[in-house]
Amino acid sequence: MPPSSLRVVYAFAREMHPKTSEVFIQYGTAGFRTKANLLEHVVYRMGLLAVIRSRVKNGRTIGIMITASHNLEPDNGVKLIDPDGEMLEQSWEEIATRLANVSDNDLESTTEQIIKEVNADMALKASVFIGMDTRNTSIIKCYIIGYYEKIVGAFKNIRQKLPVGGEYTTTLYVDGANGVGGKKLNIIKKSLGDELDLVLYNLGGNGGKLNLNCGADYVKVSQQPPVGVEHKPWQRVASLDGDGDRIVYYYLDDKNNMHLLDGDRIATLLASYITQLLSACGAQLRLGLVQTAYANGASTQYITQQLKVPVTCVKTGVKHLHHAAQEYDVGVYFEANGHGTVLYSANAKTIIAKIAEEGEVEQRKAAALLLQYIDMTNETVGDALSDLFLVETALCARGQGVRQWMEAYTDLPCRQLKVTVQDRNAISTTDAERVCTSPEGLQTRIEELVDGYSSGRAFVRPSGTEDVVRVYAEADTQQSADKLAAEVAQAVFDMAGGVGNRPVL
Ligand code: G16
Repeated sequence: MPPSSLRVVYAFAREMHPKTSEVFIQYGTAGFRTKANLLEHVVYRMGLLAVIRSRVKNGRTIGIMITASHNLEPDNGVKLIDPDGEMLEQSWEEIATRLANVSDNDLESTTEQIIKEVNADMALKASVFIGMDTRNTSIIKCYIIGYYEKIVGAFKNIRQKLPVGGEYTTTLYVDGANGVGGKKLNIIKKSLGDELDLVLYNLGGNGGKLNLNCGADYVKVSQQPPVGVEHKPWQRVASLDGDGDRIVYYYLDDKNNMHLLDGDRIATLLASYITQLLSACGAQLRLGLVQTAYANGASTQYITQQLKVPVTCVKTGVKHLHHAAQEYDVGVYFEANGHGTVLYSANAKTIIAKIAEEGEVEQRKAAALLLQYIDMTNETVGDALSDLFLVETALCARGQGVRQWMEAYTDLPCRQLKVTVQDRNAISTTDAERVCTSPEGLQTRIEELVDGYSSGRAFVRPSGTEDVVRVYAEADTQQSADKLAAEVAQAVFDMAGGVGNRPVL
């Protein structure tokens, strides 16, 4: 691009999308995320950066996703997606932060400096795709053509081979979080035929607000069923989040108690089903599971001791899980909040394809099934709809309803809380966020508190998507988990500059 065209770009930035706030904004867990009114200049500048990144990648397509996912309507966010569908390469996060925070006057010189640093060939044609969720403050639409058709096609093929039996039923209720995932399911619902009968709720009508008292994050964190769903005892319900990249399941029993089947449950279900298929194929491949500190202790114990599957624990953020999962031939990764997918190495795919061609009859059958299962998987960073079809297939293949799925292990009661502090970056952590290194003395205090509880565990970490410190606690009873979480929240408030009301016990 000649310098004269770039000058127009900078003038446009100043005139149309000026930086009007001095608030420092950082590329966090999932890109930039804050109040929507602070983001206009950031989105524009990320457009610039996406063009530069595309050129560094020889003109391959870079994605700009405008979403604040699980956050409520007033927030928004923007993140960049690399050409293979993965999150922006980590070394570029600092560059994105730098570009987002310079003054309008310094935008030109900083952009030029970045172009030099990353050695971008500005003569190349760039390609950028833009997507968004359903927020009012999002600005541009794009449609993912062909992707869901592929996944639905694979699902229907696989289901024709699996008779419906046992406790499995084809009716699935879905809470769409008044976001984009439910809307998409409403479109593909008809093409699912008898294979899956979707009953959809929270599709954005009737004044339903995005993620408000509904959706995967609400269900997981509050441990409450969402509003807007007409529940029936024992009915399987899938709850998506606003931009359709998370999914958790739950059901109500006949006493109206809610039972949550979260990302840990989904991970264990998929890992054990894939292990079963791999052993039916006779394939010697290393399957592993990746979790974060939020994984329920009971799930980790079940995975390592019963399933005999190795577990890696990493920092919060899909990018960290994705990276660790690539270390296995088959890497299953899920955050407890329902974010995740399964990755298969090229070697694993070649071995399975070879068995499908040359194995014994039963091995060939299992390998063919597994190849279709792989086809149904979104191996980039996962999404709620692909995950939904993976879960439904695994349950159907095993003839399992929610009760048998729940019986695999018993979750330790847990509680998550948020604490507002002056500066959340006052909290630093290590050991995959399980240990707090500052402020001084906080970790010792947490350990003292945990010591008072049977099966107690707790950690704190600064959120990368909201201006809060997150607190997680688990213990042998719900009452104890709630109390431990509140005590740890008080410690954070007292020792890390809490603002507003001190958390109550
Ligand atoms: C994003 C990330 C997730 C992370 C979540 C919460 O989810 O993609 O990996 O678990 O934020 O992060 P934090 O606790 O740092 O605020 P989403 O669904 O909001 O994009």
